[in-house]
Amino acid sequence: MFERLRKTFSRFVDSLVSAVKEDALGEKEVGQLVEDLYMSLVENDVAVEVADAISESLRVRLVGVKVPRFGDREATVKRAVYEALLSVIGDIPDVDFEKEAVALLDKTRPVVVMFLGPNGYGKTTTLAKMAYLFRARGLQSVLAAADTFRAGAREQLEEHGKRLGLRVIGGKYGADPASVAYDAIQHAASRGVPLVLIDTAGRMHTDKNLMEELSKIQRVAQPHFSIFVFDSQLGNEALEIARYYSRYVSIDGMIATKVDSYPKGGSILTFLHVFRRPIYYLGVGQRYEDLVKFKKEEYVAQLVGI
Ligand SMILES: Nc1nc2c(ncn2[C@@H]2O[C@H](COP(=O)(O)OP(=O)(O)OP(=O)(O)O)[C@@H](O)[C@H]2O)c(=O)[nH]1
Ligand SMILES: [Mg+2]
Repeated sequence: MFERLRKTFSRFVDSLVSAVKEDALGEKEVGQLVEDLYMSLVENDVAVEVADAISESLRVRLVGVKVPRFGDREATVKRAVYEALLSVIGDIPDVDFEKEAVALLDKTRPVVVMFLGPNGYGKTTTLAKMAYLFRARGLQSVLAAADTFRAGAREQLEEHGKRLGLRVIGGKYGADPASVAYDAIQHAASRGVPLVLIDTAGRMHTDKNLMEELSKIQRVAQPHFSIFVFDSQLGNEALEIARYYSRYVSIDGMIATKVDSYPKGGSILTFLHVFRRPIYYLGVGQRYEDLVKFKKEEYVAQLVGI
């Protein structure tokens, strides 16, 4: 995963190691190399503003780092880069979503999870993966087809429902998605089904009406978790999307999809930096099993090659 970004950091570490003149990293060599890294970050889809923050953190943390002449120079440099990168996203907690949801079930039922995000990024697929994951723990879900906008959306969810043996509650094409979500919650509550997973229509962040509709679904359904699903292929536009979405809805956590088919993965850093919300999972394929937990320490360690 993230081969391109990993190569970028690996090149950066190598150049730092060979640039050390004395026993510490100097301002001049760090400055030049960080500048080169900045360009590669932007080429790898890290948004400009985020690449700025990373560069600043690297500059501050790397200058003066002692690199013993006879010690493992590479390990020392890698550790410093790791710390610098982590500090950019340091205050965002890693959340074990499954554990949190299960803990919440002790207090309230059903637990309601809403999926939202732009068109075609993998909301419906990710929702089905999550239903599969909970079903494996013996926890059933009601699937709410609150995408009443796109032709075929309900059928797509019904297909998943059939395969997973789960009930889908939907409305007619064009029906009010908030009331579909509400009905699904009522249905789950009356039958003691522990989870409701709400699928919503993909929308461009610039479509004001659809964004207001999304906000209404959130007000009516009051989800315990609103999950922003984004495609890891996004580049600089990630920043604008994140800003618009946070204007209309609140976001508790995120899932990055299509990580399997894209070697850059810079948008993960962008969304973490802007939303400052945890990434719960990464989508790594099209099968139900292809959902893996995300841990920011592991992600950064992977980028730096520790
Ligand atoms: N390779 C890969 N493909 C994925 C992943 N997640 C979703 N997809 C594919 O991406 C395409 C779009 O997925 P959907 O789940 O329909 O996306 P959506 O966000 O619900 O789309 P709209 O409802 O139109 O907004 C499908 O072909 C999925 O199989 C992933 O993690 N890896
Ligand atoms: Mg969908």
